[in-house]
Amino acid sequence: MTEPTVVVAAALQESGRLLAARRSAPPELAGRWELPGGKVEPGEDPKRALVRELREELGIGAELVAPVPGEWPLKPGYVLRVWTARLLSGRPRPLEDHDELRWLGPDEIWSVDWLDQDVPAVKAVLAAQQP
Ligand code: 523
Repeated sequence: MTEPTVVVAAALQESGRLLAARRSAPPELAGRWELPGGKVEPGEDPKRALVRELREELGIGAELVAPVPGEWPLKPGYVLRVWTARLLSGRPRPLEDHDELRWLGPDEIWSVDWLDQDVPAVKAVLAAQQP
């Protein structure tokens, strides 16, 4: 068995709000919302990969804060891992793969149509923040 490809994603938070990104591709995922991120390249450190993806896709510098406990299956051969993160520089813009970004307040988290596979990850992000 080969190891699954790890897809890394960020729960980017600012002033109590969470950043959600609407995918523009591929067609079967377009219009659905996700925690932004992407695939770890072979031999790449997952945390470095996530910082790289956030720079490429959103044009921001970000710092990862903590891993969110858990790992979620995506399509066969892929798993999703998530870190909380904060902005270091820039303002997120949908440069690649997304056509809209939204900062969601605590009452708005479920107002967007998250990808099915992101729903348990978002729940884990919220659970990790309970006092
Ligand atoms: N997901 C997913 N949720 C989520 C992300 C970041 C990715 O379900 N929060 C899925 C979508 C794709 C696969 O993981 O099936 C790879 O994500 P993608 O396309 O964002 O990865 P990239 O940007 O590394 O892909 P390339 O454009 O192919 O380089």
